[in-house]
Amino acid sequence: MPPPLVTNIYTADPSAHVFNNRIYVYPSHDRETKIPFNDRGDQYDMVDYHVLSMDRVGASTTDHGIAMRMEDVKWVKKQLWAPDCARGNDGRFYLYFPARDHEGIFRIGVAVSDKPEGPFTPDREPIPGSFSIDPASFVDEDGSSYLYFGGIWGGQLQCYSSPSGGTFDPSQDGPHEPSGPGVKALCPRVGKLSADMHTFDGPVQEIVILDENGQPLLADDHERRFFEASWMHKKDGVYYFSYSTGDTHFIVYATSTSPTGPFTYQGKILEPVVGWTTHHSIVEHEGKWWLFYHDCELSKGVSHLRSVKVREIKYDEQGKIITETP
Ligand code: FUB
Repeated sequence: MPPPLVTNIYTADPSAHVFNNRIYVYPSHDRETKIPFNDRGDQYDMVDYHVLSMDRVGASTTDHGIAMRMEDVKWVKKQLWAPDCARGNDGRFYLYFPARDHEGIFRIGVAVSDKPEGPFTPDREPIPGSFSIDPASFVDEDGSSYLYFGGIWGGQLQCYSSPSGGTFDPSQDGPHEPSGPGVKALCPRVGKLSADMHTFDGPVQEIVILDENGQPLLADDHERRFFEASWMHKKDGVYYFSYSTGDTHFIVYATSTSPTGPFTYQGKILEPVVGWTTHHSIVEHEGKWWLFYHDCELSKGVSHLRSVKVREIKYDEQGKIITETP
C-alpha cells in the first residue's frame, strides 16, 4: 500500500506536472469542519492551496506551504476545490481553481506566479464564461493549451441549459442528473485557452464520450458515465481523457486522436479507493508513467479528509492502461 505523500496536512485531487525536471503536485487542501455531510459536498470546505514537489517518485516530498488563500480572491465565497497548474508559453505558471462565488455558483479562477510553487496572484474576476468544477489543463506539443472541466451533482454541470453554459437553474443544484432509457449522459467541457492563459479563446464545447458501438454513453450507465475529475495526457500520439465515475467510484478513461474528441471509452484505471471521492492525474517522469490519486486511509475513512498517493501505471502493447487495484 503506498504511503501518503505528506501527513502534516490532508491533501486530495492531485494534479501532477513535471516542471524543470521536478514533479510538482497541485492538490486540494482538505480540512476538518463541523459542516454536516450532504450530496452537494458542503463538507468539502477548503480555504487555501499548498503545492507539493519532489525530485522523483520515492524521494522526499516538499510542502511549499500556502500558495494561495481564499481571502485573497474577492469573487470567492467558499470551497476552493480541485486545482491544476499549467506553464504558459511566457514561462509563467497559471493556477486554475474552482470555487463558489457570492451567489453560490461554481466558477473557475486563474492565478499567476513566476514560480511553479507560487505564491499565486489571482485575477480579480473568474474566467469569463467559466462554470462548474475540476479544471484540468493540458498543453499540447504544438503549444496549444486547453482547459477541461465539469462535474455533476455538487459540481452543478446539470444546472446549465447548453454545452457552453447558458442559463443556470438553481433547483438542479445537488445530487441531480439526467436519467431514463436512451437519455445521454452529461459530458465534460473543454475550452481552448487564449495565448495569455487568462481566458477562453472562443466558446467552450462539450466532449463526446462514445461506447464501443460509437454511441454516446448513456446517463444511466453509472459505471462509465462522466461524473467529475477530468484529466488529459498524451502518449504515443493518443489523447487519453480520464475521469471519475463518482457514485460508482472508478477512475476510467477514453481515447481519441484529437484533444477535443470524440473520445471512445476504453476501461478502468483504478478500482474504488477508501472514501467516497476518487480523483487523479497521470504524468510521465524518467521514462515511467505515474498515477497520482487520493484515498481516506489516513483519516480512517472520513470522506473529506483525504491523502494523496502515487503508484506506477503500465500500458499493454495496444496502449491500453492496465487496471490498478488499491
Ligand atoms: O475536493 C472537492 C471535490 O471532491 C473535487 O472537486 C472533486 O473532484 C472531488 O474529489
